[in-house]
Amino acid sequence: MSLVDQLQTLKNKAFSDIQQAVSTQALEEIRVEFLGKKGLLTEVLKGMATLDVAQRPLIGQAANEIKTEIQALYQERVTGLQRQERDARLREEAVDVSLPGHGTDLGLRHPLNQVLLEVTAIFQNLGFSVQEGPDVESDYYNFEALNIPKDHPARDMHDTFYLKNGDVLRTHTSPVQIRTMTQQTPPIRIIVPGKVYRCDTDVTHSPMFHQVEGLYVDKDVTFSQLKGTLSHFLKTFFGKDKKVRFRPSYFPFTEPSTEVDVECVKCEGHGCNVCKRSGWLEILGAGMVNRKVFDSVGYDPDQVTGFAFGLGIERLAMLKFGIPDIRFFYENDKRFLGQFGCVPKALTGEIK
Ligand code: FA5
Repeated sequence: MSLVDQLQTLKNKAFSDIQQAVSTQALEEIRVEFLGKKGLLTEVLKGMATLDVAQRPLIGQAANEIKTEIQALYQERVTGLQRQERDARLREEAVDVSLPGHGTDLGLRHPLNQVLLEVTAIFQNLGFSVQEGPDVESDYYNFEALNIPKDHPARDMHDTFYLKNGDVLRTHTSPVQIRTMTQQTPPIRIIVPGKVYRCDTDVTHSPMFHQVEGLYVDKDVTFSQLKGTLSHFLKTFFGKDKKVRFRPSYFPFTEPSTEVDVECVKCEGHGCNVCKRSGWLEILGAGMVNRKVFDSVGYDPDQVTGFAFGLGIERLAMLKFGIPDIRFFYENDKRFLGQFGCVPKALTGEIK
């Protein structure tokens, strides 16, 4: 077969293949097969070496024309197939906007953290600043310096977790009073939020719970300032309607001492299993700093006075949200936690 015929056959074959190609990928393979560096056209043109010199330009020109025609057809088909492929992809990926969406769960603050933030904000607005202390505490800071020597009956009230080296998991946040007073001089006005530990568990007691300690030491601090501060806090936190009572009590590190109770969440004062039939839930202990505590931190008890208090955060949260069992806080059941979606007042700027 002459070279001209070979070129014609090649062109016909290329045209028919290009027209039948069903994808851009198949089309690309055809282009390489016919027009690529080692393709069929190059192969045919190798035969030019055997031709007369006069014939060569004619064949060369014919080959170029065929090449241009194949390229033009290729280009036309590529454009068409690309459009078809894009349309098919769009059809496949189409989104039915009328279908119901998958909701995203929003993270919420744990109710205990909401209460902790709110309590902290109320006291910060009264000029108290936040201090922290360690969870593992020495016997000295947790007991001795707070006027609870070894064999003092008050140690039994604390159901302490002891470590092998004699240290304890702090049973209250009061040791931070000592740590702060030994490092600073009056006036001191601090609150101490943190975890505390006691070997105790039932509907209102947990082996790990949270307290917020408060301490105000200066010249001439009085018991009526203590009452005024705590009453302001309780009214801001619970609103004016919740019944609250101050009851005389005893703590080795305060003298005189008081405990504050709030009307029970569950029975509203009638008596039930949550309040042990008393109608009240105890939420905090407080009192005037004992002179012996000032002695142990090196302050002169004739020069300064002060008040201190310790709040139970879980009890506050139970009262605020009407939760009858303290253990709900630690089970991390999303059905329980999901009910506390409110933004703490401390974050909305509502607490002034
Ligand atoms: C104290 O822990 C004292 N340190 C408080 C104090 C500080 C008094 C400063 C005077 C001056 P009490 O053991 O009563 O006191 O605990 C304080 C509060 O913690 C209680 O009113 C109660 O709200 C909470 N609380 C006590 N034990 C538990 C417990 N096991 N689970 C949950 N809350 C508890």
